[in-house]
Amino acid sequence: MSNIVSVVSQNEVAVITINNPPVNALSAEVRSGLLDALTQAQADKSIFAIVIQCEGRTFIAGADIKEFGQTPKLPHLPDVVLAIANSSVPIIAALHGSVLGGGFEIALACQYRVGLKGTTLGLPEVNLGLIPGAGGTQLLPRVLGLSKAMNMIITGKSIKLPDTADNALVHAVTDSDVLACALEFSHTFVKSSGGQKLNNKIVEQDDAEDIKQHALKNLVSKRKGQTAPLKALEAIMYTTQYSLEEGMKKSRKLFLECRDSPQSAAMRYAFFAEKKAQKPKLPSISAPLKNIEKVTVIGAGTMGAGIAMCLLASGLSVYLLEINAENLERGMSYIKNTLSSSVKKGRISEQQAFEQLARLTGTTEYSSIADSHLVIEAAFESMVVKQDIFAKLEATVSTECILASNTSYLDIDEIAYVVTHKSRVIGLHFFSPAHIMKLLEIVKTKHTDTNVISSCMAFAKTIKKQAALVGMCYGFVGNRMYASYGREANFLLLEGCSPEQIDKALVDFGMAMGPLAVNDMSGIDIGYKARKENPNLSVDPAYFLAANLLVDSGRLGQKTGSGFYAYDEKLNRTSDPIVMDIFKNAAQKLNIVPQSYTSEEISERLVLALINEGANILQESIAENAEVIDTIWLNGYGFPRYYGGPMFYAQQLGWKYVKEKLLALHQQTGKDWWKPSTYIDSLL
Ligand code: 3H9
Repeated sequence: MSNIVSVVSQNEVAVITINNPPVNALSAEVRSGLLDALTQAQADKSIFAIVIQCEGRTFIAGADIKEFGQTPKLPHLPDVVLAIANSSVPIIAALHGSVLGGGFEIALACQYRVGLKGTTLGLPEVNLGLIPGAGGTQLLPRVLGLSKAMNMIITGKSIKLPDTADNALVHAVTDSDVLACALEFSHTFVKSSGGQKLNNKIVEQDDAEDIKQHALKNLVSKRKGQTAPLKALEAIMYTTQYSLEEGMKKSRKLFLECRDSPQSAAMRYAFFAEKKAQKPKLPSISAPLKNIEKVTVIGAGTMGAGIAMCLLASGLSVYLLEINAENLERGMSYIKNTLSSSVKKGRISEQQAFEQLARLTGTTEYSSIADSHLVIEAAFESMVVKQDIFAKLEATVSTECILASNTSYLDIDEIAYVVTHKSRVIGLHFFSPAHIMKLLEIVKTKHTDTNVISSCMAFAKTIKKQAALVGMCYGFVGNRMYASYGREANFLLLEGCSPEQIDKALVDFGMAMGPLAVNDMSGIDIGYKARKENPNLSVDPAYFLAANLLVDSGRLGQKTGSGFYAYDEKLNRTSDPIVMDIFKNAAQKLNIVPQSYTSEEISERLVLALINEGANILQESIAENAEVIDTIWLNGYGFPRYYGGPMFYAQQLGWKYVKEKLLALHQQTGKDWWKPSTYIDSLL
C-alpha cells in the first residue's frame, strides 16, 4: 500500500483516504494506491460500503498535469475509473473543495456522491487542450443529461454542488464533516438498499443532434481555433450510440490525440507559466505582508471606476477620489449602473450589489482617504498631473500606505520623485475594462521595497487577478511589445495593406481582435499623445505615421465614429476608402513602394516583431523569464492560448528559424529593430 493512499475499516465501512498535497492530483502513485486500496477493501467480507475521501483543502483536482508529455505510467486512470464503476461493493465519494477533471471522473464512477456545501465540480480539460480522458464524457451525460453535460464539458466551466441532494449528481449534502456525512449515508441508506448499479444505458434523446449543433455554434465564437472542444463534442455524442465501456474506449482515443497535440502542450505550458509568474524570485523577507483592506482609487474615469468595481467585488473598502463633484458623480453613477445591470443579468444578487455599494465612498477631499492601506492612481496620463497627485498623497496618507500608479507608459521612478519614501511606490497596471480583464502588470521601480512587491502580489490574488511582475521601461512589458506589433501594422498600411487585410490576418492567426480594430476601440489618440511626450519613439518618419495622420484628420477611433474604419451608431465597422487614400499619399511622399502580402506573411511579421521585442526584454531582465511575458500576452492581449504565448510560440517555431526570419527582415528593411536580439543567440 502506498503512503499517500491509506485504507481503514470503520464500522463495516472501508474508508480510503488520499493524501497527495497540494491538490491530491492523480499521480501514478495515487492511481496504483487507489487500485490496491480497492482490492483490499473488496476482499474484506465484513465491509458493505467503501468511502473515498481526500485529506487537505480539496478532493482530487484532476490528473497530474506534470505527467502529460512524459512516458505514461501504469495503471492508467480509465482502468482505475472502471474498477470503481464495476465495484461489487458500493462506493461513496466524499467531496470537498474542487472536484475537477480526473477527480470528477472518479466521483462520477462511484455509485454515490456526498459533498460539503460550496464544493465545485468540473471537467476543465478543454482549458488544457484536452478532453476528459477517463470517462467523463461518457459518465456526465448519464448523470446530468446531454445538454447540461455538454455545456459543462465544452466550456470547461465548473458548477457548485447543489445545496440539497438531487439523487443524481449528489446524494447527501452537509455543511460540516463530509466523512461523517458519508458514513451516516452508508449506514442509513446504502446498507439497507444494497447499492445501485451505475447507469450503463445508451443515452436516448430525440433532439441530440440539435443540442450538438447549438453547442457547435457557441464553440465557433468562444473557442475559436481550438480542437479539443470539438473532439469533446464528438466523444459526448458516443453516449447516444455506445455503452459506457465502449464509449470510454472510443473517447480514450480522442483524449490521446488531444494529449499528444501541440495545442495541448501549449495550453499545459500556459497553466504552469501562469503559476510561475505568480511566484517571482524575490529576496526573503521577515516582516509580515501589508494588510490591504482599504484602497483609494484616484480618478473615476472608465479605468478608475473599473478598478474600483474589481476591488468592491473582492470584498475591499474603496474610496473613489476625483478632482470635482461632477467627475465624481459620473464615476459613481457608472459603477451603480454597472452593478444594477449585473443584477439584472443575474451575475450578482441584489444583496451583493447593495453590500458592494455600501463599501464605496466617493470623495473630492484628500483628507478623507488618510487611513488607506493602498492608493491606486488612475488619473490622466500626464507626468505633471501624476506628480501633483503623489505630492498630495505624501502629505495625506501614512508612510506605511503603498502608493501605486496605474500608468501605462510613464516612468514610475519619475512619478516617485516627489515622494520621500520611494520604496513604497510601485506600478499596478490594470487592463481595461479593469473589472473584467484578468491581468495585473506589477511594475517594480529601482526603489520598490520587496515587502511592497510581495504585498502587491498577494493583493493581486485577493482581487482575483493574474499577476506578472516586471521591471521599469517605457510601456513595461505588455505595451512595449504591443508598440512593436502596432508599428509593423502601421508600416504595412503604408506598404499598401488595408486595415481589414491586416486585422483579418491576425484574427485568422488566432488573436482575439486585429490590431487596428483594437486601436479604434481604445482610441488612436492615446498612443499619439504618448508618442508626442516621448519623441524618441518617432525617429523613423514612417513609424506610426498612418495613425498620426488619422488623428490629425480628427479620426480618433470609435469615439469619433471613424478611425481606421468607419462606424455607425451601433459601432458596426465598415471599411472607409478615404483611409487608404490618406495612407497612399503619405507612402508616395516617403517613396514607399506598395507591395502585396499574404495573410501568413502579415501575421508572421507582426508576431516576429513581438518575439524580438520579448527577447530584448529578457535580455534586459525587465521580465524574469519567458513565462512572465507569455502570461501577460495570454491574459492582457488575447494571444491564442493554444500557442502558449509569443515566447513559447517562438520556441515551437524554433529559435534558429526565428533568427533567420529576423535577419531577412533586417536585410529587407534596413531597420535596426529587426536585428535579432542577442538573447536569441543565447538560446541557439
Ligand atoms: C485531467 O484530469 C485529465 C483527465 O480527464 C484524464 C486523464 C487520463 N496537476 O492553482 P494553485 C499545482 S486534466 C499537477 O496555486 P489554488 C499547481 O501547479 C486536469 N499540479 O492553487 C500549484 O503548484 P505550485 C484537470 C497541479 O488553490 C499547486 O498545485 N484539472 C494540478 O489557487 C497549487 O495550485 C485541472 O485542470 C494538477 N492537476 O487552486 C485543475 N492542479 O504550488 C487544475 C494544481 O508548485 N488546477 N496543481 O505552483 C486548478 O484549477 C487549481 O490548481 C485548483 C486550486 C482550483 C485545484
